[in-house]
Amino acid sequence: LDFNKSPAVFNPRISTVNPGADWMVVRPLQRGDFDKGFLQLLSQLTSTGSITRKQFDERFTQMKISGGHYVTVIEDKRSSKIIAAATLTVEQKFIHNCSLRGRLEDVVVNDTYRGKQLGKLIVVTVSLLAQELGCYKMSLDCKDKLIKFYESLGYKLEPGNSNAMNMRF
Ligand code: 16G
Repeated sequence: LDFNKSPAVFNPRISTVNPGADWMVVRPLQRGDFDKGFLQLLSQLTSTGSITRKQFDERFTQMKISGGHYVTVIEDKRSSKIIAAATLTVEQKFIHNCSLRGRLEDVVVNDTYRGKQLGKLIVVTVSLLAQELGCYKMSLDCKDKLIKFYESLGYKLEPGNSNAMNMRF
């Protein structure tokens, strides 16, 4: 991935070759991440319920089989803990010449690791991945206080065109 394609400003500069500190790794989710605090991390974003290893394993398999799920994590190799996560889901479309649409989902950074640009790093990573995979756009829902953060990474509000609406069940 070419980090120069993103308007995000990293300080100091990072690239795929030099992705930041040597104590961490950005990679796809693995089955073993059940034991590395992945679900505990997600619970900092919203309710996860009490997911058993079997449930986790089955969902992991289903995501693999169905494709289009790029659950991405950052691991702190010193503690073998997952400290940040973000998911790209890819929808197949007929519009835009049978194009793909990416959605940025479930972005979370462990609250004790704030201020290390990890959120920026993982969001830019999955956003560039969406571009590489041929998505014509990448969309997200977020709280008002995060709008500035996502704007700094190249996301734009589209007034009149992209109101988030939910039907909760
Ligand atoms: C935020 C997340 C979304 C997540 C939702 C969970 C981002 C960019 N957005 O909107 O992906 O699924 O929160 O909240 O990470 P909920 O439990 O209220 O649906």
